[in-house]
Order: sequence, then structure tokens, then C-alpha cells
Amino acid sequence: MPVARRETCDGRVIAHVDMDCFYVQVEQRKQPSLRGLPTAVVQYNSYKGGGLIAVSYEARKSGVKRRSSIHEYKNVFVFSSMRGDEAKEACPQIQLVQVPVARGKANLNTYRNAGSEVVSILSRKGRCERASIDEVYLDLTDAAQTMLMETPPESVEHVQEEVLKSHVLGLQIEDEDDAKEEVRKWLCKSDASYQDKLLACGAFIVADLRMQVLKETEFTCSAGVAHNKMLAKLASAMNKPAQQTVVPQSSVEGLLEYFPIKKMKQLGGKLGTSLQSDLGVNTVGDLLQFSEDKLQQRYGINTGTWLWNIARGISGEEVEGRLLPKSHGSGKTFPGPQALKTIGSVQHWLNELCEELSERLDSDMDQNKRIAHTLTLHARAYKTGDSDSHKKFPSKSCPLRYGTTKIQEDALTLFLAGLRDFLSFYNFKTHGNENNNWGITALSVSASKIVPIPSGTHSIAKYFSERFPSGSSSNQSVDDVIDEVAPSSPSAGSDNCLGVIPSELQLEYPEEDTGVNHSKACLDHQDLLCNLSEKVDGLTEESSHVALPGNEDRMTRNEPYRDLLSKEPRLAFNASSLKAVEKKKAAGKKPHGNSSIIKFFNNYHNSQSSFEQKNVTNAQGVKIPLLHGSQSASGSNLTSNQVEMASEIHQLEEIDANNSGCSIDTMPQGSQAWSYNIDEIDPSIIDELPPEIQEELRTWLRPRKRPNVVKRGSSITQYFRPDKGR
Ligand code: TTP
Repeated sequence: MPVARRETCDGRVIAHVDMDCFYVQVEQRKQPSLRGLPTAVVQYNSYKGGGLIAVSYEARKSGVKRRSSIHEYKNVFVFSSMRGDEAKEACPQIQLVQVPVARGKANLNTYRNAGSEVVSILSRKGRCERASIDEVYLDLTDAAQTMLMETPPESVEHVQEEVLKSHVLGLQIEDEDDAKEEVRKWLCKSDASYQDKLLACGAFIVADLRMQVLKETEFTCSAGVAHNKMLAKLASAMNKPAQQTVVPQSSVEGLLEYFPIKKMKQLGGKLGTSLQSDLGVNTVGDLLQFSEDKLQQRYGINTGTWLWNIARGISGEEVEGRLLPKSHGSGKTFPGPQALKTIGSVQHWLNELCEELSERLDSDMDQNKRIAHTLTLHARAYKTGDSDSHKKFPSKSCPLRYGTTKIQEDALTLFLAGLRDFLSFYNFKTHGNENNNWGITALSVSASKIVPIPSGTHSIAKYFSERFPSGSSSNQSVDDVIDEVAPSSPSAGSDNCLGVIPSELQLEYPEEDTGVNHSKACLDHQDLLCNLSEKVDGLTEESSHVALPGNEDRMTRNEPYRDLLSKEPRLAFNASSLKAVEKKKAAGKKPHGNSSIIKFFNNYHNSQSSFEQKNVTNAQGVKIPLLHGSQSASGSNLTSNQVEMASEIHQLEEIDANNSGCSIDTMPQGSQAWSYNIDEIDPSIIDELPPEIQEELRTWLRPRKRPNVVKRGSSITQYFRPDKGR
């Protein structure tokens, strides 16, 4: 959900640094003989020479590009990547390098590590947020202010070439030969506004950092320097490779005037489509004609304000001080004939993926003293005869237990729960249950909710030995239900945005595999990778449904299970997990502690005119009520940290479901429920709510409550029980 945040200070100096053709540069550093040659990195899948995932600028000149075609399908953009064979036709001298491989899949560790090298240099000058495998935001406000006080640009005698090569948006340059001199004059103007002076300092600092990166890592990068993240990011892509672009406040209107609306972050999906089709907005500048009120009426208060702000280049989003990824993941696609069709083959690949995930979790724990809380499984699947069914495989999450075997067991359990739902959904749709011709075209596991190990824990070994007395957890099945969404928002910094969704998962595949649909027409890496996870997430239920002990009979009484079991006997060993899912569903989870919130929103709702409701119907072509937050593919369960309310308000606030991780869908007619996912409550808006619900929300936003936790034995989830330590 786009979140409108007030601009904290328009005197901020924010930089967005993006590596140039990153994987290619990493490969060229490994093999210096490739430097200067047209080069591309191809994915592991070698079909037709492998899909291109990174292309050098030399190769781009010959028409080689990552994407060879793009078309819109059901409001999402479907990309198909250029393949090695095609690239050779366009550029016979191209050097194709295959992405490193481990465990039968792409291994991105080299690139991750190379990204970390860059981050460690960039973070020397200010707060640094690692936004993807090759992108970083920097808040250079303090550094720029210090420079302005101590060595203002006008006092600099020799301005470095790299600074003079800056592009300053809005600066009129008559003769290219004079460009550097014009830039120098702008940077060193003594009567410039305070904001422009700060940006000029930012340009000096960023040029310096980029030179440092080149010197220490041999990588070039490009950058945008502006007053906020949104503008800095737009600018960094404007002049590549190895250049930087400055956005003075006076140039913002001109920059946004013709900027395609669907290319804006968060507007590549349904919200952007609605803006185009319902309001005729094609560029960001077109938004200026609408008042904030009008946008709020149409899209809800938050989104309306957010849209009003972006039209003016306003964004208060802070640079988060984060050098480490928010999550880890490992995934692989199985295009076309490679689709996995048996539980055994799924288990094989899950084991591989989990092994990699486990290694990365261990090294994160060793190096950074951090542990992850949640394990999530995503998959794409098809059901023969239903070309659309890959959209419905529900993602599942559970508490993460450390140890490769446990992660493997739990991932399989999650997969089975997802498959069960997937098949039952299909059966429901087709009014038949005889057909189990499913295939899995993508699998990924991720670990999220990563936090530092609580301080005061003397050693990790001690920490774990205390939490897991020997023998207590070795055979533990997944025993808790986490009613929370898995990481699905496009929030930057998740390792899903750091290349964890593997390259192979990002490209379209031949024949029957539909490949990956991206909801944005033109995406940078971060958006693209995030979209990948969004795509998977957006299609699926996020709540976890995992094992409770006992009750085997429930399992066998249950039709979908029995059906599945008869066709896939290997499912039986995880029967307890599945039956727990069913039990949970049957029990029907109820929201907790939401009385005042319900009251508030009911009142709010009552005070809304029917106009809003009509808009919803118009915008989406569907009847409300809509379901906010995470949503079951099978259209049923709400999770306990979602607040279920008899209300239909704010329907369009999170209309851009693809981008927000919130899902919007029709509910059965007559159902008047909507839900709000606690994870997606922006803490900064709490102060704006009535006092009576502020406290309640704050309580919820404190360390997560897990009302459904089943207390069993010793497990990492036990340790992190919300009541622990209180
Ligand atoms: P990008 O930053 O999108 O692109 P790039 O660095 O290759 O090129 P540019 O100079 O235009 O920024 O992606 C960073 C890396 O992420 C890229 O080198 C390879 C990887 N990647 C994939 O594996 N698959 C994809 O679909 C994309 C977009 C990127």
C-alpha cells in the first residue's frame, strides 16, 4: 500500500546509487579479459542459450537487451527475456557468461558479496539503506551540511572531473563543449538557494564515493542526488553508465510532467491502471489537475494524499539505516517440461533450496548475530487444463526452526498445505475432484522477520543450548500457527529484493510455462525483483497453517486430504500438519482485542457516503466489499493479526494490491467483512487516529502476539513467545 508520509525536511540530501550492468561487471572483474567486450550474463536454464539477465553497455549498443518482448496480459506486463542465441544473432562477438551454479540452480552469492563490498564503501558518508543487490540509498544531509559549512563548493579550487560530469536537471546547456563549465558554475554559485547548495555538496560527495567504489572494487555505478528518495531514484537511471544526475527543486515539475505514471514505483499495478483508465492520467504531471480531496475520495485518504504528493515530487520516506537484508530466500523455476509433478521431486528441490537457505541463515547468525523468525514457502503451480491456475497456489508461513533438516521438513509441510489448498480451490472451481494433474513451475523458500539476537546473550551456542535443550526439538514438526503475512510488500531491502528470487525466476520461459508477470512496464532491478515476490505473494494466501499434534482421523475424514493422499501417498507422513491446517480453518479464527477499532471503523463507515462504494465498483469493475490485507486464494481465512470488521470502508486505499502485498478481491455477496493486516499499519499514521484506538494499535504493534501458539517442547518460537520476558 502506498503510504503518504509527510516530507520530513525538504533540505535533505538523498542519493540513490545503482551499479551499472552489475552481474556483468562482477563477471568482468573475475575475468578481466572480458572488460570492454560486449558481454552478457545468462541464467542457468540453458534453453536457447539461456535467458539474459545482465547486459553490458557495449552489447546494448548492438541491440542486445535483457527483454526482447513485453506484452500486457490481464493488466500485468509479461516480459520475455532475450536469450543467448538471439543475442548472438544481434551481436556475434558477444561473450556469454553463465551465472554461477550450485545445487543445480543459480547461486547469487558472488553478486551478493560484491554488493556488500560496495555498501561498505558507500556507508562511510551517511545513513545507508541497501535497497537491492546492487542499489543503495544514502542520506547525505549531515555530510552535505558539514561540507557547506567547512568547504563550500565555491571555495573549492579544483573541482574534480567526476563532479563536473554531473547532469543537473533543468540546467540549460547551449553548447555541449561548455557543459562542464556550466555545471561548475551551477555547483559553485555563491548566491544559490540553501537547498541547491546542499545538493551541490551532495554532488561532490557522491562523485567522491563513486570514485572510491571504482578504486576499491573496480565497479562503476550511477547515482541520483535529490531532496528525497523518490526523486533520487528516478534520477539515478537517467544517465547511465558511470554518471550522476542532480535534481534541483526547481526542476521537479519538469521531471515529472512527462514521466509515465505506470513507471512510478507502486503505480505499475492496479492503482496505476485505475489512474489511467478511470482518471485519464498517463503521466505523473497529469495528476496535478486533481485536488487532494478528489484523489482521497477516489482512492482513500492515505493513497489519495500519497498521489497528491508524488505529483509534486513530495516524498517523506526516510532512508533506513540498513546494511543487511531484511530476509533471505532461495528459489528456482521449473519452466515448461521441467515442471515438478511429484511430491518426491518437489521434496528434492525443497531440500536443495532449504539447504542453501539454512547456510545463509547460519552465516547471517555467525556474522551478524541475527536470527530469522518466519519461514515462508511460495510456489507457482498449474493444473492441467486451467491456464490461469498458477495464480492460485497459496504461500504459507510458519515459525522458523533452525537446522537444515527442520527447515526442510517444515518447508515440505508448508508446500503440502499449499498444494492441498491449491487443489481444493481448483476442485471447487471445476466442481470435480478427480483430476490431480498439477505441476510446479516455481518454488522458493524465504526466511524473514530477522532480528538481532537479544543482547546479553553471551554466545550463540549458549543461546541455542538454552533454548533447545538437547533432544528436545529434533523431531519437532511445525507446531505453531503464525497468523501473519509473509513478506509480500515491495518494501526494499528484503532479500527477495536482493536477488533472492533467483534470476531464473525472473524471466519468461518457453512453451506452456507462462513465466513471470511483472506489474510494471519498465522496472529497475529493485522493483523488478520485488515484483517477483509480489507476484507470487499477491496471488496467494499468506497465513500459515501448520501442524498440531494428533487427530489423524480428522485428516482422513477430510475429503481434500483423502483425495490427495490417495493420489500422493507420500503426503501421508505429513498428515498431522495438514490436519492441523484443516482444524484451524474449521475453528474459524476470530480477531482479538479489536473492539474499539471495530467501533471506530464502524462509525467511520457509517459516516461515509455511498459515493465511495460506487467508486469501488467503477474502479475495479467488481462489486465491493473488498478484502484488505492478506487474502486466501481460496477466499476464506482471515488471520488473527488481521482485524476483521463489519465494514467496507477504505476499499480503495490499498487498491494497488500487487504493489502492496495487500490483496483485493471480491468477497461473497452479502459478506461484509474486510480485514486490515497489522503488518501493514504504518506506525507513523497512528498518531492521526482517535486516541481510543491508538493505544490498542500500539499494543498490537509491540512484539508480535501469537494467540494461536501451541506451546510444545522447546523451540525457537517458544523462546520468542510474546509473553517471554514480560
Ligand atoms: P539492474 O540494476 O536492473 O540492471 P543492471 O545492473 O544489470 O543494469 P543497469 O546498468 O541498467 O542498472 O539489475 C541488477 C542485477 O540484477 C543485474 O545485473 C542482474 C540481476 N537481474 C536479474 O538477475 N534478473 C532481472 O530480471 C533483473 C532486472 C536483474
